[in-house]
Amino acid sequence: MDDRTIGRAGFLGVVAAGVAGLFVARDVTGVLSRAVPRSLSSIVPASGWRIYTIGNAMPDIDPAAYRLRVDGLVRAPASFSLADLRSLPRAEQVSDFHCVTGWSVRDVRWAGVRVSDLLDRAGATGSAGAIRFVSAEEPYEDSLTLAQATLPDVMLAYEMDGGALSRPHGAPLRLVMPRMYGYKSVKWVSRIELLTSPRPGFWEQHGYDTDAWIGRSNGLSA
Ligand SMILES: Nc1nc2c(c(=O)[nH]1)N[C@H]1C(S)=C(S)[C@@H](COP(=O)(O)O)O[C@H]1N2
Ligand SMILES: [Mo]
Repeated sequence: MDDRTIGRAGFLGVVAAGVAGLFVARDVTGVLSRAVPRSLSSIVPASGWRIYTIGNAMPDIDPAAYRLRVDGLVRAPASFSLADLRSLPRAEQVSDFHCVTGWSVRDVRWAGVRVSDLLDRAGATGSAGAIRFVSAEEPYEDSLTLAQATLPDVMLAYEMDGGALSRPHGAPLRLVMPRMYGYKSVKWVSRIELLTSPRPGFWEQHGYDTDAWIGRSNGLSA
């Protein structure tokens, strides 16, 4: 089974719950949106994506100067350039993307690095149980357990739909966690920290679930 098959098959298990969940999500959107700060901005492009930022300006990162810092519970802290990341095994997948507010984009093509391959290189210590993704857009961040982050369709993407990841979508590197709502998929990832357990992310601090499984979280049940 290649990565592409794993990505789509991995999603099938939650598709039924996800479709049912989206109707419910519309009903609960009023409740959820009251937790959204006034500073939330969105642009609505034709593709179906909404471009989300928590501030007024998105990070503008020079790809040549970019470094992903990996620290915390690792054998030795390390920094990865984009060339370093591209030298790690390349993963490709097609997966759907769901925002908790009810919009979805089907069949997004991603390419990048599996979190597990990056962790093999960085050397997580035995006490590491979670991974925190910190955005260059402060204070945006989110965390996953190591078990969640090493699922076969989770990746740090540097390409989307056949081209370099664009700035609005989080260039040069974003997390892609298709089985959870979009707020887990941190854009402009600049630092990864290995922790013992997940730490509440930006939206979790505003009342959203840490385990943001599509159709099974944020007030929804399967
Ligand atoms: N740094 C950062 N990452 C982020 C967000 C954000 O505001 N800032 N929004 C999240 C939410 S709620 C969603 S649905 C997706 C949207 O991805 P897009 O902006 O590429 O459409 O990004 C997620 N990652
Ligand atoms: Mo979202």
